[in-house]
Amino acid sequence: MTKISPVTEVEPFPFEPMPHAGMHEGLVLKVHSGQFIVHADADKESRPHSLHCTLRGNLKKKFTYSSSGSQPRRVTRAKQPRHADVVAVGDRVLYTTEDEQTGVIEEVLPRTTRFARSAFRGREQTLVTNLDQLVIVFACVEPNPDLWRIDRWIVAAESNGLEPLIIANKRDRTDEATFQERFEEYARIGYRVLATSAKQNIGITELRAALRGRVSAFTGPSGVGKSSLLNSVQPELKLDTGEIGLVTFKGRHTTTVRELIPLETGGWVADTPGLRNLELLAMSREELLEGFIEFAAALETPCRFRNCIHENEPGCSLKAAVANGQISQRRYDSFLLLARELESAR
Ligand SMILES: Nc1nc2c(ncn2[C@@H]2O[C@H](COP(=O)(O)OP(=O)(O)OP(=O)(O)O)[C@@H](O)[C@H]2O)c(=O)[nH]1
Ligand SMILES: [Mg+2]
Ligand SMILES: [Zn+2]
Repeated sequence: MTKISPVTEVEPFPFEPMPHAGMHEGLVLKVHSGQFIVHADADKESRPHSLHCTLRGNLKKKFTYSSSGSQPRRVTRAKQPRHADVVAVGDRVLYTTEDEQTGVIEEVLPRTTRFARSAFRGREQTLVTNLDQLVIVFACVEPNPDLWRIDRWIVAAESNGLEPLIIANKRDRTDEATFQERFEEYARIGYRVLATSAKQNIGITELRAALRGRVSAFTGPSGVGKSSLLNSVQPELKLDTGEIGLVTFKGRHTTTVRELIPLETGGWVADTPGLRNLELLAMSREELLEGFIEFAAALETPCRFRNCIHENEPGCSLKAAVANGQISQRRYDSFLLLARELESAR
């Protein structure tokens, strides 16, 4: 008796994107109004080079594939994604070529990490994907660092599984005491804080070493010197940098596109436009706690109430750690502020 295979609820989809002989793998370096610059991996026939690509129309929807091993992969579901960027800088893609300089992206390979922000009304914007580390750049002065904003960027890194590296740039404009006062809190927690000056070449060798062989993105407010630092790391980049208004210390957003740049020492780095504020993606209070890494030790002792939200409950381990100085009051306040902001945005 022949066994009849069970009827699946799967709607057959008119097309089945599958890797075939004509497909190549590459890395998306730049996204600009529907056009993509893709870096072609070197293979037997070609040396590494870049192509201008468009996106296969059907990729604008998000597909779910059947996981059956014996069957060819088949689309089981297609839906409009919540964020418009199906392809982002850092994505590994499969593409077909039209000629030596142009191609079509046929498939986006699964992302290992995604650094994104919720721009407004829950609409997410993917900034860079597949990163190993997030280089969080602030300036010692001009503009003065806002610790509450540094905390946000750290949460964004931690919640995406990215290792943060904190840069205190424009070290030439401040003395040791001011630098320490502004950044030592992060070193105490256990983060690597690197003092740099793009102007006077301070910390550039260390920065170059930290970027070697890894995929990193430079992020932070405008005018802090992200592009200037990258120019110091690799002078022939000649990225545009902007003079900042002396009165306001507000940057003019000199960098406008996100772009992955190959490093001579191996690895890739993305320069990104400054963000006035980084809007965090929706997350629960529990998830937010993981973005404050020094809280974990205090929470090893459970709070008296299992559902403690660490605000006003008696017997709260987190508050006890604040009271005895193990956790800084400022970091605790910062956590509460972010928790309330995330909860009111729901
Ligand atoms: N004194 C001093 N000035 C610096 C340093 N690094 C950058 N600058 C200046 O700060 C200004 C802003 O630098 P950019 O590199 O354009 O800053 P950015 O972070 O890339 O800014 P956006 O692209 O707008 O996000 C420029 O006038 C730089 O010359 C530094 O280490 N010391
Ligand atoms: Mg810039
Ligand atoms: Zn508690």
